[in-house]
Amino acid sequence: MVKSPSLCGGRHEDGVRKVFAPFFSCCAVFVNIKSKKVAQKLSFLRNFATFFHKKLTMHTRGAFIVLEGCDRSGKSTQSQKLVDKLQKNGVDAKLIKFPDRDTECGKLIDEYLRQKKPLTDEGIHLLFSTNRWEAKNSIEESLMKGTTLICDRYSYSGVAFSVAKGMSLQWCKAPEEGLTKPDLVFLLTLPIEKIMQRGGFGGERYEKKQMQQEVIKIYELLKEDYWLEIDADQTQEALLDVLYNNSLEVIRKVGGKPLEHLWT
Ligand code: Z5A
Ligand code: MG
Repeated sequence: MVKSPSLCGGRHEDGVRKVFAPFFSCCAVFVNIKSKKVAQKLSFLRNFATFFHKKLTMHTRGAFIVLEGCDRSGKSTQSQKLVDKLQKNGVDAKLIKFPDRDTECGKLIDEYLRQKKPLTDEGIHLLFSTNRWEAKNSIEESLMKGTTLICDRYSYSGVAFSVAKGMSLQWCKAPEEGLTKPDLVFLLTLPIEKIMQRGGFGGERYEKKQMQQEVIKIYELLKEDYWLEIDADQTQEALLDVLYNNSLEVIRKVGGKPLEHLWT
């Protein structure tokens, strides 16, 4: 704040004061106005610089995008195509999938699914979950480095398949709590008759009509506002367009948004 210039004591000084006081008052007001303007300009410049500094140094993370759906709905086909298309268009994108059958725990899951190894329902449920916990750090590191992850099945498969076998929803969700929450989940839907007509259905443990119908019902229970349900009964190219456009939108939006976790 600019203070008025001070004049002190005496007659002569009184006269001076009478003459100069209005002048100094005007100066003071003028300086005040000027300095306010200068201060405003300086603060504007400061805000401007801070905004751009933040923009330049702000960490833009990758998006975590999951494909879910029943057996044979085309998740693996589309996940790969989506990653390829994103990469071709300059997006740093990577494919991951669950179960990851290459880890120690994934090898046990693989044997179980190929009906080579018996396990309790609780045991296999926890193995599937552990398989995701094994990947949690690398998922978050990739996202924070700016890599978008396209993930073929995630916790929702874990819950849907176990609950479809008759296990409690609450029990099945518990081990997933704290895992990285996706920014977007595509739920690919396909009528059961179409599922059964698609190549390779029936070879593994869960590939049975009744099981798949139950799984569809559980997915309905799990849906949240960051899910997008998509009719998978269309050509691979048409489906890819829908997935690609929606993925780009989310990738643009995540920016500096912090990572969230299930199921909080
Ligand atoms: N599971 C679990 O219980 N708990 C968990 O936590 C997790 C999984 C993560 C194995 O999973 C099982 O594990 C699975 C759930 C359970 N059991 N079931 N059922 P997986 O992911 O390894 O399963 P998969 O062998 O890859 O099958 P899939 O994922 O269900 O299929 P898909 O990936 O959805 O479909 P696809 O392989 O891309 O395509 C299937 C066929 O359809 C193939 O011949 C394609 O050429 C064809 N196709 C694809 N798109 C189209 C279109 N648009 N039109 C016509 N034909 C198409
Ligand atoms: Mg698959």
